[in-house]
Amino acid sequence: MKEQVVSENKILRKSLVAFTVFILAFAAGITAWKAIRREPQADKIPKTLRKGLNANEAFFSGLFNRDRLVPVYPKSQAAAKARVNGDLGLKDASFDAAKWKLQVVRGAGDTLFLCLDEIRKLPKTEVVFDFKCIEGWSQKTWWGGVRFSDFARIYHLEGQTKMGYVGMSTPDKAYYVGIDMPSILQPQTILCYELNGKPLPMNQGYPLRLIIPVKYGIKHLKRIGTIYFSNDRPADYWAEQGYDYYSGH
Ligand SMILES: Nc1nc2c(c(=O)[nH]1)N[C@H]1C(S)=C(S)[C@@H](COP(=O)(O)O)O[C@H]1N2
Ligand SMILES: [Mo]
Repeated sequence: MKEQVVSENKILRKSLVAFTVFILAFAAGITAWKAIRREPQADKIPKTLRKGLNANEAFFSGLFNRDRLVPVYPKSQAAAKARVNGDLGLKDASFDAAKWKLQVVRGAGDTLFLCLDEIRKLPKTEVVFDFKCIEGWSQKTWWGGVRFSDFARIYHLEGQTKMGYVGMSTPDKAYYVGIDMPSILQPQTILCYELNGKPLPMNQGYPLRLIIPVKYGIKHLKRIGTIYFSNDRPADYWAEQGYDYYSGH
């Protein structure tokens, strides 16, 4: 290699150029970010960011294959004490579990009312999977219930499941989620009434909750009151706070 003599002047000039480029790029970044922050909001976040989330959703839901399974584990690996998180919709002191019925809205003025015993009679499916919360924790947990797809078939909800989305809310309507149809019909999604082989604890959604392993925890609504179907996106508690509507992983 031939050594080159470079003057200090040249080094200084090059450093100045590099530094100026860095400052300009930094200022451009700040300016763009400030502009985004001033934009009109779309579902609680600036339009440009919402567009980004929607593009992610279109990309990932395009990849989504209804039969793609999330990894499962032996029951021996499931946590003996499943972590409890979130109590929105579970605080109504007047809630009477003995009188609870699942309401399935098949259409205007056509609601099916089901008690827990009727749901427990349906074919049972169990799943042990890594439950992931967007707060950053995850835990392997074991759940039992009826596949949503079995439930829909047995109760002849073919017309309803041709729609785009399912909406669910707690009996007091304080917590609610919207789920795209391919994800609700994925074979690991269950209407769940058991945790570790025992009835669900009150704070984990007794009598019935949603377990939907392809989604983050926010979508696993505890204590389902009403289920309905729609082609428009149903209201979703955390999406209204700016979180990703799709929330798959
Ligand atoms: N009714 C209701 N369901 C809910 C919530 C809630 O606040 N209320 N929180 C969600 C969130 S953020 C998570 S991570 C999971 C936690 O379920 P777990 O308490 O069984 O761990 O429940 C979800 N379902
Ligand atoms: Mo969560």
